Amino acid sequence: MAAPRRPGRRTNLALLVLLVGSFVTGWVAFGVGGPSWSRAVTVAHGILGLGILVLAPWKTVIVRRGLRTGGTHAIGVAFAVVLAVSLVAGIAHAGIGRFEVAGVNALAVHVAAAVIAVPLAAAHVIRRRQRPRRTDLSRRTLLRTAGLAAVAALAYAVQASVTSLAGFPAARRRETGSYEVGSGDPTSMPVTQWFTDGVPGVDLAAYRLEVTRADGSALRLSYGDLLAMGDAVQSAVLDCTGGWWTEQSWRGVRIDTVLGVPRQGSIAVRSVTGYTMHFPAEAAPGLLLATHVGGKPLLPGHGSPVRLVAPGRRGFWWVKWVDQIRVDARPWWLQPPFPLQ
Ligand code: HEM
Ligand code: HEM
Ligand SMILES: Nc1nc2c(c(=O)[nH]1)N[C@H]1C(S)=C(S)[C@@H](COP(=O)(O)O)O[C@H]1N2
Ligand SMILES: [Mo]
Repeated sequence: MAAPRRPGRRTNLALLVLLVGSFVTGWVAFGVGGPSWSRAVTVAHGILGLGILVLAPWKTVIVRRGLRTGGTHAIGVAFAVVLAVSLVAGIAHAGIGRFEVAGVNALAVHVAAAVIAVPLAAAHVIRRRQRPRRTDLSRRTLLRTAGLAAVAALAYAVQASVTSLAGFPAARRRETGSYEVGSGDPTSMPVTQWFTDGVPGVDLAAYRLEVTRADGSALRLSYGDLLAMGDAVQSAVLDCTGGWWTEQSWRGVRIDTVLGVPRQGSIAVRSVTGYTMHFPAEAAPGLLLATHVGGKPLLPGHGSPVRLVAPGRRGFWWVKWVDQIRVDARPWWLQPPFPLQ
C-alpha cells in the first residue's frame, strides 16, 4: 500500500532546517568578533530567518488544515505566536533601528523569544513528526531548495536596500548587528552585565590584583601599583551582544607586562564577582588591564578599579572588576562558549 499522501511534509521539513539553522547561526553571531566573520554569520542568519517567512504561504495551508483536525492545537499555536514575536523583534532590530520597549531592547526580546520557542518547537515537531524519505534527495527537491534560498536571499537584499534608501539607523549598524553608542564619550557608554552579574562595591584602598605566572610565581598589585605601571593606551571597540557598540580610548597595563607570554595553557581572568573568562596564552600581548577610559578613571559600573579590554572580542570577554589573573594549564576552549555566571 502506498504511504498516505500528506501535502506539506517537505514544507515542514524545510521549516525544521531553517529553524535549526537560524538558532545555531544566532548563537554563532553572538560568539564571533572579527568583522568579516561577523558579516558572513549575520547575513546567513538573516537569510535563514527570512526563509521562514518565505514559506509562510505554504505553511498557512498546513496550519488551516491542521486546525480543522481533532486534538489539541495549543502547542502549535503557542509556538507560532512566540516565533512571530521573535521574528518581528529581529526584523525590527536589523531592518529599522535599536528599539527599547519598557527598558528592554528588541534584540533581547528576539533572543529571549527564540529561546522560549525551542521547547515549544521540539514538542510541536515530536507530536507532528515528518519523516524524510529517500526520494527527498531528488533533483526536484534540490531545485526547490535552491529556489527557496534564492528568494530568501532576495528578501534579505530587498530589506537591506529599503533600510538604506529610507535612511533608517539600521543602515549604519555594525557587521554584528550592533548600533553605535557614545563613542569617545565614556559618560554615555551603557553599563551592562551578562544576565546575572551585578555591580559590586570595590574598596580601592583594600583592593589587590593577584597575578600568578606560568612558573607559579605570584604578585599582589595595589591600585596604586597599577596606576604607576599603566602607560599603555589603546583605542578599542566594545561590542555588546545586547546590540550596541562603542569605541573608546582605554589606558592601563598590558597583560604581558605582568604575566609575560605563557607558552601554553590559558590565561584565566577573574572578576571580584566570580565571573571568569579563559583566554589563549598567545593573546596576552593584545589584552589590556584598563584603569582609565577617555583619560578618566573607570566608574564603578564600567569595572573600577580595573577591567579587561579585549579588542576584537565581543563584550562578554571584557571582564570587569578584575581581581585575579592566572596562567592555567587547561586550554582556553575548555570553557562554555558563553559565561554561565
Ligand atoms: C515556522 C515554524 C512552524 C510554525 C509556526 C508551525 C505552526 C503550526 C500550527 C499553528 C499548526 C496547526 C496547529 C496544530 O495542528 O498543531 C501546525 C500544524 C502542523 N505542523 Fe507546524 N509549525 C512550524 C513548523 C513545523 C515543523 C518544523 C514541522 C515538522 C517537521 C511541523 C509539522 C506540522 C504538522 C505535521 C502539522 C499538522 C498538519 C495536519 O494535521 O494536517 N511544523 N503547525
Ligand atoms: C529560531 C530562532 C531564530 C530565528 C528564526 C531568527 C531570525 C532572525 C531574523 C529574521 C532576523 C532579522 C534579519 C533581517 O531582517 O535582516 C534576525 C536578526 C538577528 N538575530 Fe535572530 N533568529 C533566531 C534566533 C537568534 C538567536 C538565538 C540569536 C542570538 C543568540 C539571534 C541573534 C540575532 C541577531 C544578532 C540579529 C541581528 C542581525 C543583524 O542586525 O543583521 N537570533 N534573526
Ligand atoms: N564581571 C563581569 N564583567 C563583565 C560582565 C559581567 O556581567 N560581569 N559583562 C560583560 C558584558 S556582556 C559586557 S557587554 C561588558 C559591558 O561593559 P560596560 O558595562 O563597561 O559597558 O562587560 C563585560 N564584563
Ligand atoms: Mo554584553
